[in-house]
Amino acid sequence: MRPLIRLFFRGLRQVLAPIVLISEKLSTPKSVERSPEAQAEIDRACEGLALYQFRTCPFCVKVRKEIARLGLPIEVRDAQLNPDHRRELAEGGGRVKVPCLRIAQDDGGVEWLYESDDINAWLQRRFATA
Ligand SMILES: N[C@@H](CCC(=O)N[C@@H](CS)C(=O)NCC(=O)O)C(=O)O
Repeated sequence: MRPLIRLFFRGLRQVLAPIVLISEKLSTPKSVERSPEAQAEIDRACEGLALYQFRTCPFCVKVRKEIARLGLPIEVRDAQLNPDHRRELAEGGGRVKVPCLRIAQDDGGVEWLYESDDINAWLQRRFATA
């Protein structure tokens, strides 16, 4: 029974994937505009950030849209198809759950932030007024 259920959900994911991706494309907001100097500062601040995600996960879509709206050049890492990224997430964050934002701190520490709402709130606190 379990393999059948797994097969059903895999099929469902494949059917829904193009819908999720097209809807993301159509609904991604335009980026905020900044002066070149302000954007350069944002670009530098984003160097220590990476988003671990699955391409068609709706929670990841929500975070990617916020990243686009805030105009953040955050590296996106596929934890579904790329085994290296999956392992980094499992070992660093403690579980393969997405989205997860890896935040490299100035003191060399690393924070792994899970939950799409918490990630978006963190991004807004950090970048909305910049
Ligand atoms: N409440 C979470 C839900 C995230 C979630 O369910 N992600 C799924 C992919 S769409 C996942 O990582 N599932 C694997 C797992 O939970 O182990 C959020 O808003 O980020």
